[in-house]
Amino acid sequence: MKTRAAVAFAPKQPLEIVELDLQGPQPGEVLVEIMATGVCHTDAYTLDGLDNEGLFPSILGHEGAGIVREVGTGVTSVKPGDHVIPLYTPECRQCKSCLSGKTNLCTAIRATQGKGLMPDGTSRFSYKGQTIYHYMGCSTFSNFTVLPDIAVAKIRTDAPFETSCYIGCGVTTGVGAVTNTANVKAGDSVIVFGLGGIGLNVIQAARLVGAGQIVGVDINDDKRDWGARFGMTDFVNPKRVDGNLVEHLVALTDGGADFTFDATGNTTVMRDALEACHRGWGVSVVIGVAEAGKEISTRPFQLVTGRVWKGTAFGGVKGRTGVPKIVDWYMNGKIEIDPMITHTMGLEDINKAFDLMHAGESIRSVIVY
Ligand code: NAD
Ligand code: AHE
Ligand code: ZN
Repeated sequence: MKTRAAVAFAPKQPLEIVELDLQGPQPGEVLVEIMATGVCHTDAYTLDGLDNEGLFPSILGHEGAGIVREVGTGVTSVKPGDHVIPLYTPECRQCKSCLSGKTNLCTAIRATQGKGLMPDGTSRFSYKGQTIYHYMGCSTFSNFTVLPDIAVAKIRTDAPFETSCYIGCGVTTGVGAVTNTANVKAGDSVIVFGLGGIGLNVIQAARLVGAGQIVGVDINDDKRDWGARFGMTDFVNPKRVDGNLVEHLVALTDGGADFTFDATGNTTVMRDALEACHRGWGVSVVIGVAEAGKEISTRPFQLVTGRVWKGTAFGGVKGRTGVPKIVDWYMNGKIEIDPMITHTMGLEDINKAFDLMHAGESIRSVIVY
């Protein structure tokens, strides 16, 4: 069949809207009509050539929602007509990681996914006979895409596509980082670095679990109102701090925060986040994805004195099990999504979504097909 898609033909080049050839679902796979997709900073990072695993030409996008249109042989978990959210972190329920009860990082298809291919080692997308790679196993910047059945979460049919697509990455990552990875409790203090599409979800989850002080840190003053809207109690713009930022934050939180989160992808910020944790027990969670070649560092003394450095992918959430629950949280009003979707547009305008993100003017842009 044919599908309309935004193709990343080369790094740092605008996406091009073209009509591609798409092979139908093979055994164990499903064809999904993507109805809406968010644009995450990770898409921009890959398009900018900063991802170790970045491949070109490829179809980016990993924050979608859509409808199953066809299933390959052997698929029993979903059927045509089901509403689904594609999962870049699948859940096979059989691999060592899935069975461990310790992680959401399913390994069933990770090797081929990182090579831009389906589990049989081939791509379903081509353009004029040339292979186009999949991205994060999702490729939601195509109107139709093919995924393994273990990489789709079935969701309720009354959830709007143009808002619930955000649960495919940003919402789940930010909320899960707080509720799963960090396990923040009522009364805990929290510092969130980077109040974008992920960081604001960290803030709203911190509010949800009853955190006490919730400090937001961003170099963009416009984010003060955004953070306050979702539960932030204090705002710090590092550019306006006289002296050392970490010392300022430690003083503001009476010795350091119980939990800090990096949602910037900047390795210097990651260090500040770790060092702004409370001595003896503070936990710092790395969410941000740093560009290829970057490394984090700190004085080992920071860890010797009881701070813990950890990270999270997709908020530690097992997708097929956890995503439908987060959709329920949204539909029941426990978490907010709608106000964070600042822009919606057609696929033909997708490059504007990247411009808005880089200009700091959007929280989330959503492409509606
Ligand atoms: P975004 O562009 O919407 O937000 C980033 C925010 O960080 C902006 O508000 C920006 O002003 C702020 N910022 C930039 N530099 C800063 C600095 N030095 N100090 C303080 N604030 C600073 O991006 P996003 O979509 O929210 O993504 C954030 C990061 O999370 C990216 O690195 C992305 O790749 C990563 N991410 C990780 C996961 C995961 O599973 N671990 C999932 C989604 C996104
Ligand atoms: N491919 C990169 C790393 C990119 C990365 O860390 N991705 C996150 C999700 S970001 C979503 O916006 C993730 O899930 N990582 C776990 C995994 O298995 O990819 C690299 O450095 O090679
Ligand atoms: Zn993402």
